[in-house]
Amino acid sequence: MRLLVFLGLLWGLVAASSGPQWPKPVFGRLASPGFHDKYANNQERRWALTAPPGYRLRLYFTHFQLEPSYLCEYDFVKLSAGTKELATLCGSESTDTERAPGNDTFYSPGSSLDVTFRSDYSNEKPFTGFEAFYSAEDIDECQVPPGEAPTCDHHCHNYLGGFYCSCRVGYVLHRNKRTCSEQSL
Ligand SMILES: [Ca+2]
Ligand SMILES: [Ca+2]
Repeated sequence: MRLLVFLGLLWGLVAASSGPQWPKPVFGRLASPGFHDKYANNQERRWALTAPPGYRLRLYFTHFQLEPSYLCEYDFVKLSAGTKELATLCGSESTDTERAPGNDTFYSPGSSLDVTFRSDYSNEKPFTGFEAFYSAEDIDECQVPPGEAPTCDHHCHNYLGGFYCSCRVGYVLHRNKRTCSEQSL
């Protein structure tokens, strides 16, 4: 019995050292300063989140109560990727001119996501701020929005951290790894 346990441990060690190198798990929690208490004035926090190549970031809010203001110009949580602005959030419920996250889930277009929290110099009453959770998840490159060109000419195969294309019988994959051309004899 002991021998079995020993062999099991040994096998575990061998498997751990020679197995595939998974990217480290990427996940975490973000919150306004002092959460669950009200947040202070004149605060600015920025989180630069990054996922491994081939992964994107998924983020959702479990609590959200910021000062509401026209176009969220007073206090806000802003989600962006590089120069691309994804969402500017404030208040606690969406209106015609302001967006609160509600039950929405947000995704980064690529492997990075910037989250900025800002509060201005005043609040008419206390607001409890926000709490959000994020994690990295594989980008399914084979799923393209309707109307966009498919990723692969023929067959698309998604895997964790990447994808590859293959062709129907009689065709070969072009050097660009996406296009299929008829096999010449
Ligand atoms: Ca404020
Ligand atoms: Ca993938």
